[in-house]
Order: sequence, then structure tokens, then C-alpha cells
Amino acid sequence: MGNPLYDRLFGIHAGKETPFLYLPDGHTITHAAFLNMAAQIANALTALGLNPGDRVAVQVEKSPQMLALYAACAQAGLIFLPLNTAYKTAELTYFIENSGASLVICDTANETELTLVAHAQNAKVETLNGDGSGSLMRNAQTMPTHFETVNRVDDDLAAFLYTSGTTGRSKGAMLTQANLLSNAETLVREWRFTRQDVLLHALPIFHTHGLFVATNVILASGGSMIFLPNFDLDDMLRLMPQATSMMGVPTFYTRLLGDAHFIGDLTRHMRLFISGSAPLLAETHEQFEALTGHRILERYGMTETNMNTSNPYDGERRAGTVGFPLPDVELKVTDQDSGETLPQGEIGMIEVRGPNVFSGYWQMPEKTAAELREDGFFITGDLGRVDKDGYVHIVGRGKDLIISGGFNIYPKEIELLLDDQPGVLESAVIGVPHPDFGETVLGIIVPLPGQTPDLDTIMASVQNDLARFKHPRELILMDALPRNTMGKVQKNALREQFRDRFVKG
Ligand code: MLC
Ligand code: AMP
Repeated sequence: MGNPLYDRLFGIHAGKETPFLYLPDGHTITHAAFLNMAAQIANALTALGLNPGDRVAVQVEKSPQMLALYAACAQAGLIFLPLNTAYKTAELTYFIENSGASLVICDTANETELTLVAHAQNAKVETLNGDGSGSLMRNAQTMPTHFETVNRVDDDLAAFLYTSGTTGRSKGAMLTQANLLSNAETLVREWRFTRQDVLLHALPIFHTHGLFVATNVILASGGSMIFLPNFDLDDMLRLMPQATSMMGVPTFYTRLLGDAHFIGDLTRHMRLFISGSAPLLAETHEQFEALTGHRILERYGMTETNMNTSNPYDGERRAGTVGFPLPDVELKVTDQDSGETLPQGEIGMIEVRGPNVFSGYWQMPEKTAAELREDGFFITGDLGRVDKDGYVHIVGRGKDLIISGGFNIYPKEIELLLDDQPGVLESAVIGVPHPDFGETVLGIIVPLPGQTPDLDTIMASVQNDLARFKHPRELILMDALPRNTMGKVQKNALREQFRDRFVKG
């Protein structure tokens, strides 16, 4: 017996005094020191009475300690459930309740509010702050640096990541050890990561991209990371010459290109730039190559599946495409109504199957059945086509989703809040182009007959319940929403009408 995820991502580095994390203040954490910290945390979690399979909900700032907490959960067989630091209490309450978390780990600043939520369902609370202080590390530091790794098998759950749905309710995507491990090992090979790699890591580690792609690839390859708390242009420019590779959302690339200090010389030591989580404009791809000589490698993935496709490392990285299905990933394009596979070149629903595909939504068998076919194909909700050379193009979304700076926003969640406001008959929330975030949120409100809702009051009210990145950038009053003959709101018409709202036409 063993623990595949822990053994192959973490355990393989036991005793190595080689650098793992380079911190912006000049400190370095070696693999050995990192694993000691993880073992101490695993001992602390076990001492709290947690058992394999228990969920640990974590809403903390990015730090080496948070990463060690992820390792500790893997080692102790606990299910790691990281949460966006922007979420407000109303949003967190749902995740904590729905997951049945046994432990909530949060910033000291949120301890009082979250303790009420956690205790209501017998969950314990520990604190961990961005500087590593808090009760979790206080306890951990008194613990042994050895922890007897808990046995696990491939199909055991390793993590839950919540992803919203078109109904507005979030679903916990259950990711197994094999899902995470198989994808990480595939990506290491496809992208040629080695022990020599130094990844410039500025993504959050509460989502797939920063945790299961960037971090797991570095762990599986034995490389190291320049581990930044967030994306800060000055840090990026200062530290890029020491890195070999970077992974980012398209906003990273447009922000770099928008800064006059970003010059090709800074990228001489780099071997690979990867983009994903949202569409990279072909124009950004071209500008980046013109300035640096590097062709960004774009790939496509999602919470439920980790990575599905990637442009080739060798061979043509084609702008505006997401490349080829990864080894072991089957991809087909189907008719949205019949589910039949479409002839090559036609646009339809992208479906994927492979060891990367999750095992379902936590305690939501109907939603799982609606999206994960019995034969193992997952219906991604993305519309695409495969061109004659085999490159996959994502041409749109069959799901009502906005992606702002790489964060997903489900309009339904915001519409439900807007519809509840005084004087509002109905609402429609759409994504429109935005120069920095790719897309941004616009809320359209139809008043009740004879009423004039106060948009400032409404904005303040919805902001209270929603993470900052979900806030509508603007609310607009309209007499009526455009509808088709079936009575369905025509969001395409609204998106067309307001497409130049935040960008020059
Ligand atoms: C921050 N803000 C955002 C935002 N990020 N608003 C909309 N969309 C976002 N993504 C808010 C801030 O709270 C702030 O509010 C204001 O916008 C401006 O902030 P900023 O300082 O300019 O933003 P910054 O903190 O620099 O963050 C921008 C960012 C960040 C792009 C660096 O959002 C980011 O790291 N995004 C990556 C998301 C990611 O990892 N996605 C992967 C999901 S996994 P105020 O009130 O202060 O003005 C996935 C699968 C896959 O999708 O395929 O990878
Ligand atoms: P998430 O649910 O946060 O994992 O977001 C996954 C979604 O992001 C996918 O279903 C796509 O719609 C989108 N996405 C990820 N990578 C890309 C990409 N390279 N191009 C276009 N869309 C992408």
C-alpha cells in the first residue's frame, strides 16, 4: 500500500536539501524543510481528531504554509477544499455546509464570523494568516516532523473544488488522487518540465490553474518556484530573469505587454510561457512574440477535468487555438441536442474522457448524471470545433458563464440577487469585453411598472453578498429584455448591444 499522490508529488523529495520555494523577501524553503512543515501540520490535523476522508475547508492568503497544508492533507488522507479569498461570509456558509467540512481554516480577521458558521455544523476552526501566523502553525510547530503517511488508493478523493452552475448553486467537484496525479505527470512530459525549471508563480493557489497545474507540475518534476503572494507587475519584472517558465491567465500577459518596462531582454532566460483559464486573444499572442520572441503555449482545462488540451511544445503553437487533446484524453465534438458526434470541422459541444475527469459532484447525483455520461464523457459546456490539422478551437460557451481575469462568474447567482431588490421586475447579467479582465460583468435591470429602482442602493446591496470580482461594473435600466419567440432572454442580443461599453469599438 501507499499513497500515490503524496508519494509521487511530495514523498519523492524527502530529505532533499534542494530549493523548492524562493520567496520574494529572498528566503528559500528547501524540499526537506517543506516536507517537515507538512508533516507537522498533518500531525496537528490528526491531533484535532480528523480522519481520512474528512473535508478541510481553507480560505487563507497564499503562503508556503498554505501549500504545506495541501501537502499535509494529501499525507493524512484528508480532502483539501481551498476557497477563493474574495468570497464573503454568505458565499462561504454554503461551501462549509454543503461540503460538511470538519475543519475550517481561515484568516484571523474572519475567525469570529466563520466560527459561528462552522460551529453551527460542528466543524472546528483554526487560523492561518498570510505571514504564517495563527493557531494552525502554533500547534504544528510543537509537533514531530515525521508523520506516518496514510494509505490511499487511486480512486480516493484528494480535493473538492467548488464550481458554480447555471442554476446559481455551486457544486463540489470531487477530484481523486489519480485525477490530479495523472494530469500532473502528463503535463510534465508534454511541457518538458525538469529539475532545472524555476517557475514564476503568481497565480492564486485556491483554483486548478495555480494549484493542480502550476504547483503539481513543479512537484512532479522536482523543479522550484518563485512563489509570489499575488500578481504584482514590479515583482514580475524584477524576478522574471531568474525564472525559466511562467503560467498565467491572459490578464497576466496583457498587463505585462501594457508596461513599458517589460522588454524582451527580461525573458532571455525563459524557456516557456503558458496561458489558460480564459481565451488568449490571437492579438496578444502575436504582440508577445513580436516583443519577446516567445510563442505563448495556450492550453485548455477546467475544474472538473484539470487540463484537456495543449498546444505542442515542439511544433506549431497556433494562436487562437488550444492545441491537441493531451495523451490519454479523448475529445469529441457533439450535437448539443442529440449528443451524436459531429463530422470533423463542425461546431458543437466539447466532450472529454480520460483519467483527468473528475468522479462527480459531491452529493448531487442528478447534476452529475446531467453532465457526466455513463460512458465517462464529460459535457464541458464549451462550444468548439477541431480543424483539419487536429487543433481544437473554442468558439463560445454553451453555458451562461462570464470569465473575468480568469475567475468564473455565473450570471444566475447575480440575477437572483438583483431580482430580489426593491422595484425590480427582472434582470439579466451578461459579460462584455474588458481591456484588462477580458470580460466584465454588466447588470441590466427591468423595473416594476411605474417604479424607478435606485441603482446605487441596489449596487451596494448586492456588493455586500458577493465577492468583489463578481460585482457588476455597471447597472443599467431597460424597459424590457429582448426575448425570442419561446420567451427566452436573448443574451446574445444584449452582449452585442453593450459590447463596446468598456472597450473602444
Ligand atoms: C481582482 N479584482 C477583480 C479580479 N481580480 N475583478 C474582476 N475580475 C478579477 N479577476 C478586483 C479587485 O478586488 C480590485 O477591486 C479590482 O478588481 C482591481 O484589482 P487589481 O489589483 O487590478 O487586481 P489584481 O488583484 O491584480 O487581480 C487581477 C488578477 C487576479 C488577474 C491578477 O484576478 C488573478 O490572479 N486571476 C487569476 C485567476 C485564476 O487563477 N484563475 C484560474 C481558475 S482555474 P478594488 O475594489 O480594489 O478596486 C481554471 C481552469 C483552467 O479556470 O483552465 O485553468
Ligand atoms: P473553471 O470552471 O474555473 O475551471 O473554468 C473552466 C472554463 O474556463 C472552461 O470551461 C472554459 O470555458 C474556460 N477556459 C479555460 N481555458 C481556456 C482557454 N485556453 N480558452 C478558452 N477558454 C478557456
